[in-house]
Formats: sequence, structure tokens, C-alpha cells
Amino acid sequence: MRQLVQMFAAVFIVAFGLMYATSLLNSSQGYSGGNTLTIYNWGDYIDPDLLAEFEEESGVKVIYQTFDSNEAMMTKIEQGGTTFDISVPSEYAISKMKEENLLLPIDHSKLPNLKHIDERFMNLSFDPDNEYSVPYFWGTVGIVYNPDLLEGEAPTSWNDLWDPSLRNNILLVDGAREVIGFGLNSLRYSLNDTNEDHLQEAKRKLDALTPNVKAIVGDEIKMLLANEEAAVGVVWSGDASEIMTENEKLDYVVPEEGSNLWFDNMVIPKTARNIEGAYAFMNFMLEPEHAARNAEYVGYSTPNKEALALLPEDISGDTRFYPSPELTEKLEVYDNLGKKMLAHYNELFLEFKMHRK
Ligand code: N2P
Repeated sequence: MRQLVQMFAAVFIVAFGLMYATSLLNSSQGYSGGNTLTIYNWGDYIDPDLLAEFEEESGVKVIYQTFDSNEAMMTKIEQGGTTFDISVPSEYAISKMKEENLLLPIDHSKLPNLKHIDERFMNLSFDPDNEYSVPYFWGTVGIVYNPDLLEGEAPTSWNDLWDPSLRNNILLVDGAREVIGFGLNSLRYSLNDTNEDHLQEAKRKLDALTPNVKAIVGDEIKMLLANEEAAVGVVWSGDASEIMTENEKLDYVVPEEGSNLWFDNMVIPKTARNIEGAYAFMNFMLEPEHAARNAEYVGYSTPNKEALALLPEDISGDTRFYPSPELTEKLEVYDNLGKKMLAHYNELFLEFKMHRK
């Protein structure tokens, strides 16, 4: 009898331990399936009220995780062990993830609200026919500046950043493509350039910017610039718009040498567990009223034409954040440069960061 009790106790302990271990693993790796939906999005990129409303409407519980660069997001998904149902990569990352067979094709019949997206943002070269992705936000990269803190004229060109009057007065977005990209643009090279001499020249030029760079930062760049901790920032357009809502003195310019035009789209990674939930979420975010609220909350530009019509005129009519097709045509979209070249861009960016130390 005692032996039997001991055996039961042992079985119980092992079973309980296993259950506990699995639950730990699930919560740390973003387990989804059943009634949960795991979303992997950029930081500060959704109105939290919309998440709560989606949960209430659908009965699905959302597990929400964030990333701060395409590179970090891709590494995590490539490594495996995650079960994200939705992610929001930028165009070159979508192209790379497609190539690596990391995405599920999208069934458009499950997204009736897809019809609200402006044609201008559909069927782009990184994902013909939107086979794998659905537009979420779009924008540019540019310079946000505080006229009160500038000694000289307002910047209009990337090369203005090297002005000695900006010593220790510039904040940079923590993005490899963005920083190497404006280094190349400042030399009038393409931000997709793969010529090693051009890349080294851009790297040397960026190293020479070091005395002017106060910090290279993530999402806190918005708070720092709004609080007037630096005169100038190189940022994504939506962050500039958000900063300018906080501090009306600031302004945003897309430099004259050219810059980046980017698109962030929702995708369903191949490892998704709750595919129906993923469609429900995408369709919810494509609903014009939801897309409009999301755009107003985070400050980024919506590709949803019905949502745009719902936004106040001071947002939808602001050509700094809703530039015309004639203007965006002059900008460059990041190409998928391939695994090796992307790694090289990351390396150069890392070396630039080290150079500052
Ligand atoms: C939001 C970051 C937006 C990224 N915090 C632009 N691709």
C-alpha cells in the first residue's frame, strides 16, 4: 500500500512538473493557438484600446510582444521556437522572409476590409498581389528639428547634419538601414548601394559625424526630442508627427538628396497556431474606424483610404506625413539586399556605434 502511495505521489509530481514546465515555456515563447493570439509588432505601434476591443469582440486573448528592428524580429522568427500569429515587417524584411519560406500566403477572401486600402499601397514590388502581406503603416525617414535650439538655418539636406554648430546635438534612430542609408544618401549614393568602396566611404563619413551625435536611441527618441534634449533627430516620419504633437515648435523635413520610403505590412508567420484569429485581427485593423484611431494614436500614416477620410484635416492634409505620389516617387524603398549584404550593413552600423565609444 505504501509503495502504491509513493508511486502515485511520484507520478503526480512528474505530471505536475511537466505541466508547469510547459506553461513556462509557452508563456516565454509566445505560445498561441486555441483562444489566444500572439502578436509581434514594433514598439509604440498600436493603440492599446484597440487591442482590448479586439479581445472583447472576438473572445480571443492577445499576447503582445514588441521588437525595435526588422533585424531583431527576423532573427527571432528564423531561430524558431516561437509561434507568432501576426508580425509587421517592413518591405525588405517581407521579401527576405518570403525567400526563406517563413510566411503563409494570405487568403484575401478572409479579409473583406482589404478593399479599404488605397491601391497606391497594394501590389508593390516586394510582394506582388499582396500574396503574403497586408498594409499597416507607411512613411519616410527624415530630420526633425527644433528651430529654437538651432544656431544656424533649418536643415534641408542630410549634409547639414555635419555642421559643427550641431555638436552633441543630434539623436539618431537605432536602425542599420536608416543610418547607413542616410550616410549613402548624403554622398548621393543609393541607399541600396552594395559597392564596397561606396559603403566604406559612407562609413567614414558617418564616423566623422560622431562629435555631433548625442545618442543612438530606440522609441525613447520621441520623448527626448519633445523634451528638447537635442536640436535635431533622424527619425521615422510617424515618430516626428508624434513628437510634433507633444511639442509644436518642432518641424520635419525629408532631405533634398532623397531618402527612404517604407511600408510596414502585417504578415502571418509560418509557425502561426491561430490562423483564423490572425485573419480576424487583420480584418479588425483594416476596418476604417479602427485604422483611423490607430493612426491618430501612434502618429503614423495610414494606407487605408477610408480611414484617411475619417481623420481630422490637420492630419490627413499634412503633406509632411502624407506626401503626394509625385513626391514619394523620388524616394527609395529598401531592397532586399540578400542575407550577406544585410549582415554587412548591420556590421558597418555596429562598427559606427563602436566608433562612438
Ligand atoms: C514604430 C517604429 C516604426 C518603424 N515605433 C518604421 N518601419
